[in-house]
Amino acid sequence: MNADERGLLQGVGSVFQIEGEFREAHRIKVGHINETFAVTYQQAGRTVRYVHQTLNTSVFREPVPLMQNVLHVTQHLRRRLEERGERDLDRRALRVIPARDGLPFHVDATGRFWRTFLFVEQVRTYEAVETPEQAYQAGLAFGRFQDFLSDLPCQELAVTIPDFHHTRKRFRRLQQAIQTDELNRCQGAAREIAFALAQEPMVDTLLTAHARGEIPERTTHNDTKFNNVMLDLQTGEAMCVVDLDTVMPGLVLYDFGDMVRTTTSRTAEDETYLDRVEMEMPLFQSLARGYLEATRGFLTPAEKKYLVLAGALITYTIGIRFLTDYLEGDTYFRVHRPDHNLDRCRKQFKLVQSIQRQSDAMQRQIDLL
Ligand code: GN1
Ligand code: MG
Repeated sequence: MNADERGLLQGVGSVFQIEGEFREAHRIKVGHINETFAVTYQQAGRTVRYVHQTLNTSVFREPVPLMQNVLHVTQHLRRRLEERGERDLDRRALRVIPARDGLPFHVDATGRFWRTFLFVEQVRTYEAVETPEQAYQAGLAFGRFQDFLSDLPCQELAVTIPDFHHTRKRFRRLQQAIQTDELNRCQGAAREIAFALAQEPMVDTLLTAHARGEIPERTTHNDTKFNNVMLDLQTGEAMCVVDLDTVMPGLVLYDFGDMVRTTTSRTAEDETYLDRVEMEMPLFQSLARGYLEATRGFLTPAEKKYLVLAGALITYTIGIRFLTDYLEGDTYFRVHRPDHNLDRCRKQFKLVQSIQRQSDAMQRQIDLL
């Protein structure tokens, strides 16, 4: 990090309710969408760390209600944790640090939107799952998250991205991108396009089940990637889930589906060696066990019935989002090499096939739990 950036972050820190002396700053994550920095302060002989994060306002067009959601949700989680007599609350739920003017965000002179959290200490995240125990912890963490929020009426939350998991709309957008083929990329992605279009029968399944009133909307996380779970450095226990920008009304199945996408194969999201990409049953079994353990109190039989399908559907949906972005010129997801979005899409589609092939066995695992 250069001196300018350091200075910028020090300036940002001074606007928030942070006491003590600024010591250092570094970038901690290059997400697909936002940018995240850790900053260290010295406070009366103690070192305290914070996270400053920018919000991408071309993706999240209404950052103010978004931050109200984040506050509402983190406060609710904290109350629920307190009721259960949990300790170590600052490692179990994010704490929003308000700006000096009392608002939960700050817009800097260049128009960048910043928010600040207390840094969660002694945890780490993983880009790819490594063990069944980790998959179990992920299921438990997001399951608990939903459970703790199950008494927060989802209508109280703003919709931060409309139709975020609306697979039919995502599919239409892909069809459009194929039709215009502005960058002449369709030819190089012909196999992926053919696969995507052939999956159309799956596209409406959850939308229809919801429209028929079979499955309800609840307060959900909507971005339940494994790298959004913070695991304790010592014990491996899931402490806290992060990235609350898409917490809003949704189907719990979208959350479970994204957990299947990111915790049932020990490969990164952009793995290019596709032979390695398989849905691994021990990981799925552990994930499902953790999730069902945590959601027992509210999950209905109808929701349970769609868990496996949701795994394939959400993996597919994220796959077509990568493909669409590739065809449209990589304007949404941050890329680090040419064809990065196409690689990401290929990995997702390979996993979809693997899930589809093993669906019956996966369902049997669910039925045993
Ligand atoms: C984006 O920014 P990040 O990495 O949390 C995306 C998710 C995708 C994910 C794929 C707001 O999440 O929907 O599943 O990339 N978030 C948004 O890795 O579009
Ligand atoms: Mg996210």
